[in-house]
Amino acid sequence: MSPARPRLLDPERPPPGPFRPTWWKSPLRGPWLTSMLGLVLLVAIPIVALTGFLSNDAYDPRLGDNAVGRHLGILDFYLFPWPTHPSWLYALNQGLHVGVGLAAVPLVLAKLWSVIPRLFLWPPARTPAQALERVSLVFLVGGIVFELATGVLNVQVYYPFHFFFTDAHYYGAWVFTAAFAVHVALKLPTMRKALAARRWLAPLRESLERTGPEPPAAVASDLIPIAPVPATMSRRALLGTVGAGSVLLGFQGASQSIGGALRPLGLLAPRRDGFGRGANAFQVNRSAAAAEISGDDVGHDWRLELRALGGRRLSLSRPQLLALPQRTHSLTIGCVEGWSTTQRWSGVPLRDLAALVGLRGQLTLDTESLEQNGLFATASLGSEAVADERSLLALRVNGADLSLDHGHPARVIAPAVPGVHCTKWVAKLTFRAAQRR
Ligand SMILES: Nc1nc2c(c(=O)[nH]1)N[C@H]1C(S)=C(S)[C@@H](COP(=O)(O)O)O[C@H]1N2
Ligand SMILES: [Mo]
Repeated sequence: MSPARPRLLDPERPPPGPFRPTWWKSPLRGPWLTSMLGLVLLVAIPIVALTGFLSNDAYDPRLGDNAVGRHLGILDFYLFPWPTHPSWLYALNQGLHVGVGLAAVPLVLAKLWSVIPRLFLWPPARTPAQALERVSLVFLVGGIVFELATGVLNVQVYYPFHFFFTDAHYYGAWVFTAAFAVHVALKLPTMRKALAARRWLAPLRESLERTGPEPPAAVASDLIPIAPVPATMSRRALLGTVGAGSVLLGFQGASQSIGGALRPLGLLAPRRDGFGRGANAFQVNRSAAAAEISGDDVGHDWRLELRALGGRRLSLSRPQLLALPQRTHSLTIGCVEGWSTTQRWSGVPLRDLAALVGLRGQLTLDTESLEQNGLFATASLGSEAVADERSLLALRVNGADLSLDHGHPARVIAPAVPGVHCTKWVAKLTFRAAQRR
């Protein structure tokens, strides 16, 4: 009697169904198609990864409570102080991160479709090296699916999972990026060869009638079906459909990031609509109702608590703040979720407020809002943002008082910081001399 194990992994006897190469019939699958999708992703993925890591830098998670509950580890590097010029820098960064990330969804799905027969390779690995490579694919595929799924849910401000989004998305990005680097290093030569063998874009000119399996003579590959059926669509139609899906999704990101006439066209974008009337008619991520802030909290009794850490304290009413020299600047709120808005804000420069409690020079700022709970109830600004003359405690927007939804009686607004650091319904500002990091 022969032992059962070797028989089970016998390459000549795969289990039935998808483990049999004859099961996969689309003539479109092959190294050219996979490589073409890979080439586009080779451009898109680094943009998403780079802007993601830059966003972490802009957040400055080591400052104050900016880590919002994250457990910082060695992977939370902080490379450079995020600049405050131009004021739309973070909006551009996040617009690219979210827009290109959304556009990548159809591309990734098509790429996974193009290689799915490999999931059922029999035996699963022939050599230890092959086994290692296939394990790296678990992190590559698992990583991108996890990053895209959590990213899309975050854009929708929908958190059905029980882990903390920022933590998970950030460490997931490290896992994915490492696996991506390995994958590119291993596959780049194959990709070039497969594309060059078919003269790069030439297969896009094939009509449906002329669409058949890739010639194995070009690049031998287990992706080429051994029992193909006739094509029902050309490669051009397949890539055109995937590309159209990408453009449609990418446009949702662009519409809410660039705004203006594009904003109403982003039909799937969650932050499309304006909020409020007149001067205050622009979108709101978290309304006063959602934050459980009522008119009573911010009525005549409201006072700003202003302090220098370990030093002077002041308490100012809104009329007192309005009596201070006011400045007006056109500044962009760039939300981490990829939407942005540029408005004309008026209020007191933050550095003037610091001077009132006797502080000058390199300062950081911790802000607390009236919100009782919520991850965004506190935020900190780094010394670059505090020193910038355009950084305001805003009291008015577009010539009118701030509406309750936009942070009445006062909100922080600073150039090029992540939107989440522009705290609304401010209760307390604490300035401190910046420590060298
Ligand atoms: N107190 C408080 N301030 C806040 C928020 C919040 O939830 N609470 N949301 C932040 C976020 S995520 C962004 S992008 C900006 C702009 O949000 P808005 O559209 O809700 O005004 O305000 C920030 N300020
Ligand atoms: Mo945000």
